Amino acid sequence: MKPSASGKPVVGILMGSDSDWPTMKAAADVLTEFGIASEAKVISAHRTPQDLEQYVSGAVGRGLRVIIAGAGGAAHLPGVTAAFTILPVIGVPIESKSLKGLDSLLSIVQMPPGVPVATVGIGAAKNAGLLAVQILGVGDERLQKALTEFKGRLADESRAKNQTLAA
Ligand code: RP5
Repeated sequence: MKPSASGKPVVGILMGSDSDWPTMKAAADVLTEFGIASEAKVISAHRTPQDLEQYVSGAVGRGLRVIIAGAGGAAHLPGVTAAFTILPVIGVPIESKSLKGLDSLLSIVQMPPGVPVATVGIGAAKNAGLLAVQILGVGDERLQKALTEFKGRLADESRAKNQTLAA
């Protein structure tokens, strides 16, 4: 298990394979930027289903508050994770070789009523990390302030693009 930032992890980052890490690292990086401790782990809904049940069933007890799960292809990891927990689950469709991630997106987003997964765009692990920060920020003034500052920087960067447009 790969920890990031300091303290007890409050966000679990799951991925179906280590080949997903180059994408999922963006979620871990955002959490670190906001001072939120996370842990990353490879668990597969298909290859190690017992490990998934064990990890997710104990997540609340270990102090996790949000789970981010990324998978590609027949991407059942986020959905099965959501089946095993009351925690909010954010799904990241990994871009696949054969279908460019459309398979992953549809596998993750089309959950049955009663078992939601908050699905971000294909490869959009940074947004998954930000959404986790926003969820945790609902009851946390420090995070609310940091998110407000982040939005301010985003707006400044967007306005600055006007200065570099070709005449
Ligand atoms: C999925 O299969 C993983 O999430 C990964 O995106 C994809 C390919 O896995 P590897 O063959 O790289 O292990 O379960």
